[in-house]
Amino acid sequence: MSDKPPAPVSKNEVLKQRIPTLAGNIAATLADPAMEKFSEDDEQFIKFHGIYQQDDRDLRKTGKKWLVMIRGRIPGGVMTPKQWITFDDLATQYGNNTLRITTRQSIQFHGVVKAGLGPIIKRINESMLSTLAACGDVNRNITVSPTPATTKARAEVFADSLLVVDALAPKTPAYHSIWVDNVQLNLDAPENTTFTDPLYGQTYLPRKFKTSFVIPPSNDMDVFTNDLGYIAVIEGGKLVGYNLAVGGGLGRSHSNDQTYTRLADVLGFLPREKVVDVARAVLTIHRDFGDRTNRKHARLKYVVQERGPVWVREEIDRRTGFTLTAVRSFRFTSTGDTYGWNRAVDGSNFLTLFVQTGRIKDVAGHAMKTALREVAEKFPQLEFRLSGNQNVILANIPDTDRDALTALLATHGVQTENQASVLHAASMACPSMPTCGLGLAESERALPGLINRIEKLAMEVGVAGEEIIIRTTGCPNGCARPYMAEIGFVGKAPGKYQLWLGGNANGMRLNQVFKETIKEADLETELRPLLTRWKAKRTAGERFGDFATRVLLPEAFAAAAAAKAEGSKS
Ligand code: SRM
Ligand code: SF4
Repeated sequence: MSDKPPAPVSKNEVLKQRIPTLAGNIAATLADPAMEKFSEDDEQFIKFHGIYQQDDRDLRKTGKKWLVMIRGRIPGGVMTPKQWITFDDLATQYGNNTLRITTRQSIQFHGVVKAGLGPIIKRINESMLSTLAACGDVNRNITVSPTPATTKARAEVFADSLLVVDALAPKTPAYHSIWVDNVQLNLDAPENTTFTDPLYGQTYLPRKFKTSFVIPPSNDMDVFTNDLGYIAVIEGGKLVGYNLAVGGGLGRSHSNDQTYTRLADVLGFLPREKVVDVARAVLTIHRDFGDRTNRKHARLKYVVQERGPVWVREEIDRRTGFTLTAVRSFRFTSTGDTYGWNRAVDGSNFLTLFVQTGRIKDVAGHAMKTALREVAEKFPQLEFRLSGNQNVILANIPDTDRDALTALLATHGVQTENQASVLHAASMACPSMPTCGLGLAESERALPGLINRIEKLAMEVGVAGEEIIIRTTGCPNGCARPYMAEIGFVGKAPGKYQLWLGGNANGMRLNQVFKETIKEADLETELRPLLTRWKAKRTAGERFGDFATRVLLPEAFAAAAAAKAEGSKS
């Protein structure tokens, strides 16, 4: 037996144990205008309430300007026009006049000063949405395939997802107390020191937990990158249950091989009525077995990797008291959105609008924020749906409204056809600068320019008009899921990116590092030979990501191995 003492739990664990209501001193800080920011401890607690403390990194040279980012919890990204108007108002009044659609079907407000925080969260709650558990060591916003086109079963899938939303929501009294009643909980009161969440206990999860529902053949939510994924099984037009995927995650750190990207394993099939039991089982496996000593190793994916999918499956069976049955067949064909006007199965129309990098704003000639605001005011019966590709879908539109809606959007420069070129339409970027404290390189602000340059190159090489899924992030955390892209740029330092190649079109393959560092300035020099080889050597219709996996990556690995062998000889 080892005499080594067990590793101490991480600081976040101590904090949660100390204040299990997660109240911190948030209400007291909010009420004190002299305090411009939250304390270091409260920075951790506010996350559970959907808030991140940030500073404007463009202004750092002249001193820190403290701001907060607020993330909504919007199950399945579904909003009424009234809720959209509320969010639009709040962004105008208290934020930086933009709404940022996230890769998990939510909306973030950036650039909010502390005084705006209370009104924003209060009004979001009055609109019947929330920010509780949008961040923190809990189940996050549950994502659901948003497209209403393919099957009537979507309504049932959405209904099931809401059962899981409720079942996995934390029950702390602090959220209501702070944001609705404006009262600081007495942290010494026995009911608060002993507060125990019925599902999460006193210390919640070791780390964040993500859940997604998808409806094949669309894998538009990248289901395999979630801790818990439900893949709808529809037989004879009827939703019969789900294939269960467990243990995905993308977060990693540069130069730390102990952290890695992982796709979820598909463990078995469950009938619809077990959807909540299984969610609780998987979440509590994370709660009970996740690593609480090292936050870099605390996600469920490491439990699944280290204990194995068979163990996880047996543990789920044990916790639910029923047995997952054999995986039913499923097939994914795409991860993207269907832009423009489409017909849903119920005969109504839906319109998918491209939003570059998810940022809804007004710019000269393209006033998307104003356009969507007017749509919400003039068409109160439609539904807003945020997509996992950072776009907006307007759904439930009768034939009689189609032309008026198209015309309204056009008056603000928002087109419904040919909205973006093929490469822009298939791209995503995380926010990074100037708001994200973890960003190492530009992402959202760099992506449009990078794509324009790649488009020029594609033209020169003779592959213009071919779709390539391109995603950028400012650091290795993976917020825009760059590790699923055919070309992923992962920030390392200002103007420098790791180059990842080889994702595929249906979100079922991770990409791999092709080159440790490339300079943004050298983009053309780096990509030209790769695109040229693709053009010359691809098989009929072969996508760039598939070609990279078949040819470019094996060649690069072989060259690296040969160089290593040569190096060890000399
Ligand atoms: Fe993320 C942290 C933005 C989806 C993995 N993410 C952050 C923070 C909050 C930075 C921070 O901790 O200070 C970023 C805020 C930037 C800003 O200024 O707004 C941030 N993440 C985002 C969003 C807004 C990116 C976007 O382009 O939309 C997405 C918000 C989703 C939502 O509505 O809930 C977002 N983040 C993701 C995803 C993709 C997904 O879930 O589908 C991932 C990879 C999947 C995964 O979780 O494995 C992701 N974010 C991370 C990580 C790495 C976690 C890990 O396991 O190591 C961090 C860092 C952390 O948690 O310590 C992080
Ligand atoms: Fe920030 Fe990194 Fe996430 Fe981009 S990937 S938003 S830089 S944490």
